[in-house]
Amino acid sequence: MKIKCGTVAVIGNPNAGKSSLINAVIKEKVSIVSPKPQTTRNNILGILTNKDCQIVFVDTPGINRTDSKLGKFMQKGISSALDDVDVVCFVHDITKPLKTEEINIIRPFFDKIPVVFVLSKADLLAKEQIISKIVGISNQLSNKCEIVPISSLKNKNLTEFLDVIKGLLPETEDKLFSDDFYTDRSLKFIACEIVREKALYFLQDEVPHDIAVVCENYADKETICDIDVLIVCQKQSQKGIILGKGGEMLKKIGHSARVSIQKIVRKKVNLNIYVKVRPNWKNDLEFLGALGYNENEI
Ligand SMILES: Nc1nc2c(ncn2[C@@H]2O[C@H](COP(=O)(O)OP(=O)(O)OP(=O)(O)O)[C@@H](O)[C@H]2O)c(=O)[nH]1
Ligand SMILES: [Mg+2]
Repeated sequence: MKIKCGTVAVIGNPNAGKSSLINAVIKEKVSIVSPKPQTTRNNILGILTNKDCQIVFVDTPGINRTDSKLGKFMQKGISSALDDVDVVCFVHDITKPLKTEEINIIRPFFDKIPVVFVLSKADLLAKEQIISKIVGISNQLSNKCEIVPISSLKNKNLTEFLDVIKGLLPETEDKLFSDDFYTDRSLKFIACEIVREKALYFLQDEVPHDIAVVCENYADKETICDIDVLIVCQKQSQKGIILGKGGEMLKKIGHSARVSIQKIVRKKVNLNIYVKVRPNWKNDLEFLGALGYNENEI
């Protein structure tokens, strides 16, 4: 039996709501979310499988020019996500004006592959405002693509969004992934990401953007999962902030991360977090390699 099956690159500005949308449609925490821009740093697959379709969403970092090697890897990731996809899904925060730079990013796709323009965070506007936004943006885009307002937070219009995507996918004989995969990422990777999410939530200013989280040990035992992670920051002063007075901040991050990881691994978690300074790690190819960024990719 043929099914609708294909890949959808989800792109857009930082903080637009890309990861929230993917988590909402997959109904699992595939990708971390935070109110701070530049949360997602890797391409992460979110796989939705139903009896008649399989949609492979590729979550990407927000489009943003940064000079560090990490920033270059992140931007390269967006271009690679766009190679060979069946649909481009551009996510735009409905409360923000649509800028010419954004239109210039999607315009080249119009004559090549289907583009779905998602207006995210629609719960923040009244119905009449949403309609007038759709009309305005549709004019800006010369009516070249379907515009779908959604709210990931309130679960609004997500079925309609999926129907639009499904309608644009090719029919294939085989699925790309077996039914029990909802992401390509390991629990070890997800555990590190959850620690980074909590750090993004609790820490202020530039500190959360200057940290990386690596897993030192992941031992999945019968009733408990032992996880040791390392938070790497750039400066000694940041280490002090991450630890907090008497270790209070690290305790807060650790507790919150442990509760979230337990929900995902569905067993007890013993989480130990260590903090280390590694100056200029964002430009250190050896360390970036350990984080999974490959030198040949920039
Ligand atoms: N009100 C409202 N807020 C939302 C909605 N979707 C996402 N947000 C918020 O918007 C912020 C950014 O969400 P993310 O999903 O992390 O955005 P992103 O596009 O993945 O961001 P980057 O990974 O940094 O590029 C978070 O604070 C979310 O809670 C929504 O439907 N309604
Ligand atoms: Mg994201």
